[in-house]
Order: sequence, then structure tokens, then C-alpha cells
Amino acid sequence: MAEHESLEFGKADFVLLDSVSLEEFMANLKLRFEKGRIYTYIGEVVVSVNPYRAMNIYGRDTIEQYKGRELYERPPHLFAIADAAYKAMKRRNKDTCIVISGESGAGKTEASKYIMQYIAAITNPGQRAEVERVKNMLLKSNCVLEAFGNAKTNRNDNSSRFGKYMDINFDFKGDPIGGHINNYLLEKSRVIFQQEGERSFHSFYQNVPIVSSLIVLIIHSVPSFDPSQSSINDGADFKAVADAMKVIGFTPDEIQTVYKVLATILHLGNLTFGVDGDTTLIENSKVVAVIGVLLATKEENVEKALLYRTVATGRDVIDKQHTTQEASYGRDALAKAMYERMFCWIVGRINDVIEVKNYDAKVHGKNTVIGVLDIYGFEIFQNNSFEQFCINYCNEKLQQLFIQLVLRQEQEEYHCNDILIPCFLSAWLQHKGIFSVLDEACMNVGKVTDEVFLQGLNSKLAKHAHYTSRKLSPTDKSLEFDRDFRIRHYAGDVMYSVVGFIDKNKDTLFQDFKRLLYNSSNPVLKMMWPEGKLSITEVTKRPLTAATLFKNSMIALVENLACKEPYYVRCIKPNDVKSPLLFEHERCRHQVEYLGLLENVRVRRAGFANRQDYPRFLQRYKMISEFTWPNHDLPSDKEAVKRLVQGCGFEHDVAYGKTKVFVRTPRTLFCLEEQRDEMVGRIVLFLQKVWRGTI
Ligand code: AOV
Ligand code: MG
Repeated sequence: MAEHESLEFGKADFVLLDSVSLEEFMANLKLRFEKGRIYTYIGEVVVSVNPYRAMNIYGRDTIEQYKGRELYERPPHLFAIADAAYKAMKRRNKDTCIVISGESGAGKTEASKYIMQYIAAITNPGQRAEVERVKNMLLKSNCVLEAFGNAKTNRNDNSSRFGKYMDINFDFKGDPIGGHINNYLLEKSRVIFQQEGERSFHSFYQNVPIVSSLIVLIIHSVPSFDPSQSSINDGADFKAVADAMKVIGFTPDEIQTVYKVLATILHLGNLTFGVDGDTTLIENSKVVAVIGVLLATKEENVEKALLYRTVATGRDVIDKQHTTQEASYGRDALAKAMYERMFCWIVGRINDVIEVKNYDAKVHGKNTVIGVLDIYGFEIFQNNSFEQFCINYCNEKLQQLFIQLVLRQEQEEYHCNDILIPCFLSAWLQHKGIFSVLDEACMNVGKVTDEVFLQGLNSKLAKHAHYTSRKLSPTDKSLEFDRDFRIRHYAGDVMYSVVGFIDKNKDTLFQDFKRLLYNSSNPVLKMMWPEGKLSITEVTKRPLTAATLFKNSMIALVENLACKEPYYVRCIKPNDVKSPLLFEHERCRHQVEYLGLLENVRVRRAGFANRQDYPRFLQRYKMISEFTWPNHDLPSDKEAVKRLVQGCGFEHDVAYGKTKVFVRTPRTLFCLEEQRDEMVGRIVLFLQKVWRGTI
């Protein structure tokens, strides 16, 4: 397997290690990284180490080398996995998916883009116009979604702050005819707050020139472009995004509305509230006037929505004045909701243009899909909140799926019970617990605080091995504050601060704001807020909490992935300083362990139905090949075995280790045996004839 790569680059497949130990695994990973070989297989899983430098391995010529080839024919690459997923889809009519996992900054998003580029490059040889259009849309959508959904964090300058699953639909020719994007929980709190050293979404910075020209009154709200952030070029990105939006078909009005929403959010950030006697008021009322213009609504409507809340008491409807605290809460909720809604609307507009158009293709034609999943990676920050909890929960869910699909399945198939899959994954189970305690706390009537929620966790999860808090472990120095609790995730311990959990979970946006936006005379904005149509007396149902929505979307995602043939890319982050040179051993070892890569190698090796020493293999089968019978003149037994296998056409099902040959499926072994029996039969017959003297 992948033997064309010289051994100086290490083993191209971890299955071929002489012995499966952590040391050998790490040594091979390191050697390959240092030699610029960032991809290595475990069977059909690609392990990728972020090179943190431009690699000359994604060009047209490389694509050509992988097109239509078998996995083992070329050195390990994302393109080979993309090709395998594509071939399975095309030849075997299977829906496939490519799941890309790894922690924040490990290279998932980059990998997903290369995979999509590859698929775009190898399809549509007939240059059909509609297919070209779809491909172009799919590629352009990345750029737009990154602008609005990615941000600089302390882990990654271009960190995905939403989860993305993209289906690409193919017709019977294997050409892309459409697609669909599902997005998962955007980290919208970033709009109003960023940790030290981080930024809001790229869109705010890229659009500075336009947004500021929209701002009639400049009130030191426009974020300044920081040239020291060398990896981010807001100006150039802006042009690319603006072009991409145009190509995708966003109308000038739609694009203008996007800028207006961004400007509104920046202005909301400057609004402050004060009191005059019993009255809550807006201190800088000029801002309200600007927001009124931007939202195409009356200034007094904006003011009213910010200061009052319409409540139904029995049959009466009254306007209840906010306290300054409530007003500030409302303002922030509005900024977050407007951004999130706009993001979802953008995804929806992209979906409109990429959805499979042709009715016949949808209903009658063969329509198979390749799904590409690129989510936000596991992350630990200085301060971790509800969003990190959801992100890390999502990563555990995917790891759980990997265990089920890749490790367990192979284990069962081959009855290799001697391989133990560690139980480091019991952790996710209790998240269910945490989500339900959270929802319970939010369901309570009366004043529910984060502290009540924490008490709930402490009593429900007191005995859980993966949960602790300051109350439960008072002597634990790392739990510095009363508000902290800690979870042992599969990828590491994370300390969460309970502050804000309840609000973020309830995710309340006063109906007054929805009405305000729905009543805008800007039709694009109005369209984003259909539920603003309802009056307060019509709004009765308690909306689902953010945690419940997220949990449900994760369950649906996992079900969707589980019914497809999965291909995995496991990304590793070599260091925390974005260095192309540094392979931090401890950091990498930790990832190899929690990703379960060693177990992956073990089951994969066991997954080979058979392995034998080269001399033994030759001894048994040498009679079936003219190159090896009765003796071979090749330089080694290994070479002889290769010749033999090639001659039989079993190359795709065999891997060559240093001292052993691995045969993957029993079928190949049976065929070898059959051919052997036949040859042995013939030889016996021949010998009998010689013995009887008839020859
Ligand atoms: P992520 O998607 O896994 O993190 P990215 O794909 O954004 O990580 O990668 C982070 C950065 O690493 C990129 O911006 C590149 O600078 C560099 N990089 C990654 N892969 C490559 C590659 N193949 N070649 C060159 N540079 C690369 V997160 O979205 O934060 O979980 O949430
Ligand atoms: Mg990403």
C-alpha cells in the first residue's frame, strides 16, 4: 500500500507499522510532518497534520494524479479520500459523507474546501452550463459563509463559529446538480462580546468602508482595522465576498440590507440607558434616529421597542417600562438576534440558488449525495460558557459516531475481541443530563438564576465521575470561583462558568422587537422576521430552548451521517503557535489518544482477514504464479509476493508491511485458496502420471 513513497518519509499507512504502539505511531507522525508529508492513512481514514504553511500539493496537476485512482495507488491525500467517496457514490450508487474532525485550528475548514475543490475539478467533463453554474455557486458559498460565520479567536484566526454540513447532489452522470447547506448554532454572542485578543465576525471588519459610509453619525463604533493581524486581509476579503454575493445572486437591495443590519448592530452597541426619576431613557438618542433610518422604520418605534415591553395581563394589553437592566438585555438580544437571523437568511438564500432545480432530476433521476461536514472544533478558552459547552458537546457526539461506525463496526465484523476500545467516551452520556437540568431550570416559573441551575447540576450529577464543581470539590484549586463547574470531556477537562447559561438557553427576544422588524418598510428585512406578524396575545407557545434546539439538530445530524457511507479526515494541530516547524510531542500525543487513532489502527489491522509472513505466504501460494513457481528470481520474497498478487488481480485488497502481507477480505483469501487447490490438483495429477510412467 502506497509503497511508491520512499521509506524515508515513514509509513504512508499506520496499519503498516511494525508494531502498534504509541511510540511508533508518534515517531511516524512526526517524521512525516517534518518531511512535509502531512497526510497519512489508517486504512481509509486520513490523518492530517496542519502544516501552517502553503503546500504545493493542491494544484491541477496533483488533482489529475488522483482522479479515478485507487486509494493505495498514490501517496496519502485528501484528494484520494474525496475520490474514494466520489467513486463509491458514482459506481455503487451510495450516499457517502466526509466527516472532518479535530480540535479548533487543526485544519478542518481548509480540508473541506480542498475536498470541494477536488470534487468540482473532476466532475462535468462535458462542460454542461447548469453543472458549471452549480459548481461555481457551491464554491462561492464558502467565501460568503466564512465572512459571516467565521471570526478570529485565540485558537484560530479564521475560526468557524457555526457548524456546517453541506450535501452535494449528483445526477446519474456523476455531475453535481445542486446542494443544500445545514448550519448549526452560530455563536452569536460574539456580536456583543469578544474575549481579549479575539474579534467579532469577519463581516464587521470587511465591510467597514461601506458600513461607515452608511453611518450618518459616526460614533466611535466602527471597529478599526488592525494591520498587525497579518493573516487577515479584510480589504481583499471584502472584495471577494462582495463579488461572491453578487455571483450567487443576492440583489443590490439584499446586499444593502446586509450592510444596514451590520451598521445597526454597531450602533446598538453604543446605546446606553439611564434613569430620570421613574423613567428609563436612552442617553444617546441620536443613535436611535440613525437606527430608525437604517431599519426603515420610525424613530419613535425604535425607541418604544427599546424601552417598553407589551405584556398581556388577562384581557388587557399594557406597555410595561423596562428597567435599565432589562433595556440593556433587550438591546443585546436584538443585536444578536438580528445577526443570527441574517446569517440564517443568507444560508437560506444560498440554498435557494443551489437546490436541485430540475424536477425530473429530483423525482426520477438517480440522485445521490456526498455530504461534507465541517464543524467548530473542540475548544477550551480562558472563559468557557454555554457556546463552548454546545461546541464541545457536538464534538463528542461526532466522536461517538466515529466509534460506532469505524471502531465498533469493524470490531464486530471481525470478532476481534482482543482489541479493547477504551471507555474514555462515557463522558458524553452525562451531557444529556446537563441539558435536561438546564431545561428544567429554564422551565421553572419565577426567578431562575444561573445559581439555581448550578445547584441543580450539583445535586443531579454529584456522583458523576466526569462532573465536578467548587461545591463538590472545595479543595480543588483549579475551580477558582463558586460559579465554576468542570466537565471531563473526551478531549480534555473544561471548566465552564455558569454565568449566562440560563439567559443564553432561554434566548428570549421580546416580541416587540420582532414586530418592529416585521413592520419595517424594507421588504428584505421584513422577510427575515415573519413571526413579527403576531400580536402579543397570539404569542402563547413557549419557544424551545437553545439547548433543546441544538440537541435536536445534533441528533438529526448524527442520524443523517449514520445512514451514509462515511469517510473520515482526522485533523491534528501540531502546536499552539501556528508554527510550520514545531511538532509539539505532548500536544500531538494527546490528540492521537483522544481521537482514538491507535485503536483505529488496531481494529484496522485486525480488520485484515489475514496476515502472513512473506515466506509463509509464498510457500502456500507460489504454485499459482509463473513468477514464483517453482522458485522466484526476484530480489526478495516481498517482491515475489507482490508479483504474485498483481498477477491474480488482488492488488486492491492487499497491503504490504515490512515483514508481512495483509489481506483485507476473506473473499480474496478464498480465491487464492481455490486457485491453489486447482494448481495442487493439477500438480498431483501430473506427479501421478509421472509415477505411473505415463509421462
Ligand atoms: P479548523 O477549521 O479546524 O478550526 P482551519 O481549517 O481554519 O481550522 O485551519 C486553521 C489555519 O491553519 C488556516 O487558516 C491555515 O492558516 C492553516 N491551515 C490549515 N490547513 C492547512 C493546509 N492544508 N495548508 C496550509 N495551511 C493550513 V475551528 O473552525 O477554529 O475548529 O472552529
Ligand atoms: Mg473551521
